[in-house]
Amino acid sequence: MKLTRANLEVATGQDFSPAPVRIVHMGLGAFHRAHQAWYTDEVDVNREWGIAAFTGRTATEAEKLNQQDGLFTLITRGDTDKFEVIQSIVEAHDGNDTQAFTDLVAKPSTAIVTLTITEAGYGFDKSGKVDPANLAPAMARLAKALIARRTHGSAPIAVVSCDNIPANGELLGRAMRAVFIELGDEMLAWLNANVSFVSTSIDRITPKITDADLAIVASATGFEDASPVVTEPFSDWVLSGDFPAGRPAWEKAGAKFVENIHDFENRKLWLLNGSHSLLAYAGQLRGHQTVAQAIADEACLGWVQDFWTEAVNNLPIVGLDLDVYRANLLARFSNGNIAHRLGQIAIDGSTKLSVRVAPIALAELAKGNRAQGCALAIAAWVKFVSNNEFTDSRKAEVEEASAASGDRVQNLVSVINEELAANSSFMEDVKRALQLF
Ligand code: CS2
Repeated sequence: MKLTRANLEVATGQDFSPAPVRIVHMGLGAFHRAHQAWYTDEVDVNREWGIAAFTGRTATEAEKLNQQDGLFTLITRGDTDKFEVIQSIVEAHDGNDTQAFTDLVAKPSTAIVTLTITEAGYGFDKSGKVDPANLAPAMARLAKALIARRTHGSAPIAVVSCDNIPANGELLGRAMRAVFIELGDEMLAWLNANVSFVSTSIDRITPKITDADLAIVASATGFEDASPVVTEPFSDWVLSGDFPAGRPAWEKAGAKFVENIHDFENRKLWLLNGSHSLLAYAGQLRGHQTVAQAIADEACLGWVQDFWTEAVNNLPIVGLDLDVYRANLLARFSNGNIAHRLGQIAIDGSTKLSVRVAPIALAELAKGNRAQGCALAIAAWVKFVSNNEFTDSRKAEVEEASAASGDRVQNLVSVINEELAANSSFMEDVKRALQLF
């Protein structure tokens, strides 16, 4: 039987009618579905918070989901598989349908816009700013939609960035202000008074699904699902900021609302994402394909531990349970039932390393320490992009740096961070680490 609301009603005798749209999402990928859609589904018992989700580049995912009335199966993969049907997404749209996006964001009933558009999707330059005259597509769409919301006189709204960037809400707010400032004082004043930019730290490992997963869902649930999502049992969501038009009670599913998100962000971004990127390049250079394979390799494990020691040196000792966090990460990375491909994590390395690894190295160097763990992570990326096919939204910049005259390794490191590239002892450590691969 196909997975649809009508078929589920017949099979279960329960009501599966969709909630009204109150959340609009940009970036309908697996992570959004395993994370924000799952949190919303968990807590929205009265069905008040439907999500209208827009895809990133292609319409395929929207087409698949719409054929299932937005429903999909979430496979939570620990020692065994757990299956649940998530019903919080009630409409899926092609991301290129800017009219539909604008109309939905402008509607008075819409209370929240969430984003998972990847680090590179914001088009931030090295200082975390955007060029208002040359906005990344998602930023241009959001600005246009917020302008329409003002024209419609709709009430204040929350915009929630859910990407792995430090101070993501603050940076997004700064980007939108840079656009609105060009439109005049009144527009800027409207933005400041009516749009709350919420910062978040998000966490749930969500690998790509395989054809085998489609068959597993069909045989376990009896429903044919063209687009299930696989995820790990762990999940975390820390948020900081106001929701002027209300929100689902996400805290009931474990989300934490905090005043100061900075340390939580760094803990997640540095320890999890930083070591993920290290494993993505070093692991692939050593012939591994998944995180679980790479972390089982003593050499990779040692490099991750060295890198974590440098990260932890720059996190507060109190309040973050860093030893427990590290132990949990090792267990999560070692989950052999989750095939988290290193190739998936390796995408967009130039942007990712600049926020996951460079800040730790700079903090260590500022303390007068060496940052050999970070140097190794960056060296692994240098080696990888030098000898392998790679996918990066800044690929042209990476290739230009590699072909430019002068010190090739230093040129490549400067794509990630110019200050690190100019530090001779750091560059020595990068070059030494290159010999390891
Ligand atoms: C990964 C993240 O692909 C990547 O860059 O590091 O997607 C990571 O799996 C998530 O942030 C986990 O919460």
